[in-house]
Amino acid sequence: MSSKSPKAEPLVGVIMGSQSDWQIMRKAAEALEELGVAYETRIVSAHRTPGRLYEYANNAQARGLKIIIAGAGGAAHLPGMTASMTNLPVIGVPIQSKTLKGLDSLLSIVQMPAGVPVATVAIGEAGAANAGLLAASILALSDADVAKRLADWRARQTAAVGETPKSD
Ligand code: RP5
Repeated sequence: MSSKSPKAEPLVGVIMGSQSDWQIMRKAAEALEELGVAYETRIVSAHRTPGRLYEYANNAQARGLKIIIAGAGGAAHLPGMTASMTNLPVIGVPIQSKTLKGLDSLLSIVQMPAGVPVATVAIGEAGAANAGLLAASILALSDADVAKRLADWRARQTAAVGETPKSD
């Protein structure tokens, strides 16, 4: 488990289908870290470790998690299968695949039939970072400290945008 404070119980579960997804999914973890949101990270493959997926998704809410961020690539079942077994909000991150550049992942995750929602973000690093920010935004609805840190972070981002381009 990773979290900003080792004592804090994780509120966000960051799961991914493979070790190879970590290079992308670390952007979600970094966003949560920056905003002081406690999280955990796990490799949970829908097709290679279905038992682990079943156990993780079914126990997530009882363990105190509030949101799950799930990243997967290719035929990306992980976010949808996770959402099928929990009422927690699930944010799906399409991992950029080598063959189809993540379009396969995006379509696999975003096209959930009505009834089992997955909040799908952009392909790759931007999506993973936004998944972390989105999870913080959801938590900020009921956590004033996270809300303050998020507002400060957004203000710093705005302040960092110059008005005119610098020459090379
Ligand atoms: C998916 O297959 C994973 O989410 C990963 O994006 C993709 C490739 O996995 P590896 O073959 O690199 O383990 O399940």
